[in-house]
Amino acid sequence: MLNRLPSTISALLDSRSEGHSLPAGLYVREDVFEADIDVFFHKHWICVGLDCDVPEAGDATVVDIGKTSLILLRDDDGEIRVLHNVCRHRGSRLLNPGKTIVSKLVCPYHTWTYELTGELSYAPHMGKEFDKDCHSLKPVTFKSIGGLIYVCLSDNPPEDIAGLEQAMVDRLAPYDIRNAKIAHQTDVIEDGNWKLTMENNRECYHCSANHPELCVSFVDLDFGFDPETLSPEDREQAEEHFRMYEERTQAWEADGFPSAAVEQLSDCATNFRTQRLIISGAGESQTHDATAASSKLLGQMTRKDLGDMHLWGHNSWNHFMGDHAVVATVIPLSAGKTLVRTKWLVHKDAVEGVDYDLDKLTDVWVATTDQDADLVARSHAGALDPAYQPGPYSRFSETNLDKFASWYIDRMRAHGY
Ligand code: 3BY
Ligand code: FES
Ligand code: FE
Repeated sequence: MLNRLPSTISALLDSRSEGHSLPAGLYVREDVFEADIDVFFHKHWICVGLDCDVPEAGDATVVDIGKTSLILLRDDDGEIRVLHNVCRHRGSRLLNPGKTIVSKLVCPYHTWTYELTGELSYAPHMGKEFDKDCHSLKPVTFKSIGGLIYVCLSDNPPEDIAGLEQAMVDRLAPYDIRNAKIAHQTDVIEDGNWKLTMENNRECYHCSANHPELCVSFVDLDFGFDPETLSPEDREQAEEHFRMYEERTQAWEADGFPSAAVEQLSDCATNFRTQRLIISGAGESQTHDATAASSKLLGQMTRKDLGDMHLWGHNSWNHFMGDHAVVATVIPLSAGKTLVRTKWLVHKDAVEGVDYDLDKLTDVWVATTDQDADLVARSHAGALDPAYQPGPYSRFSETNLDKFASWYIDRMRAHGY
């Protein structure tokens, strides 16, 4: 009888053929999941939340990533802090998952008490010689980029986060995401691997068959055609599409709104792409009729016709529109379970029922997120089937998936796998 040992992770990485989806084991194996958490969620910058998750001093929220638990809070001086949710006495968790309001961080176990800066201020029974200063909560390296909070759990955070920062600071300024209000939030647990979640998000090949609501406003950038086999009419339509993009991009840029594509997708640690995308139809927002859902525009926005400032990273996607923004973060829970946390942002003073209708604001992306969860579950089930074989990506509509899969392999290699 043949006694087959499972391949090593390195052999799985070797067996990937370019232009194809990943070998099944890279999606479904728990040892690969552990490696992914270590490499992509502990050693790279990941998006975990927003400044406006904690709008007031004392607001705190807990974000769990693998075995790591983080406290994101606003201290008494109004500064954002990200701290490890591990007591410096005997390690107890301080806060439970979810949002809360705190004046100090009091450990439930033996009541060691920390200021919102992380400093230990009270530790009974520890004697005169005990040095409280050496037992502050451990801080986490983070950056707020235009109000999006990126953390890196490694001691050597990749420096090329600078590319993302440089691209986004000006782009995000007018939306003032830092001071936005979270009007709605959903947590959807997808029955699939996080890489299938990200791949699904990087193409719109599946949109026409699956996202009737999103398709009202979404104009795909990848036209999805083979220029060699196009009929003259289709060629004309495709050329018209690219001309329209170019003209709109130039017009927006001339008005002072950075719009052209900026990306770091290969030969980099920090993986991102941003571009101002056209919204079709009424052109204002990703709603059921493409008109704005909120009459109070975000931040200092005075125009509804600035399209959709799109940004993705390796665990997030974002759409910033004149009236609202949709911000999603992705956190793997196991090889076959992934949390997709989506937030809908509006101007901080926008009032539900007065300035915006919550259903209109959320309908499209609630539906799209559910539809995507179903697609991801189908892909994952297929990857678990012994009949699965990596399939070819479209050269026209799925180039970004091929880049993502190649980046994934490169980064695993860079970290010794
Ligand atoms: O826009 C997104 O986030 C991707 C691309 C279009 C569909 N999908 C959900
Ligand atoms: Fe926190 Fe003891 S573990 S006070
Ligand atoms: Fe989708």
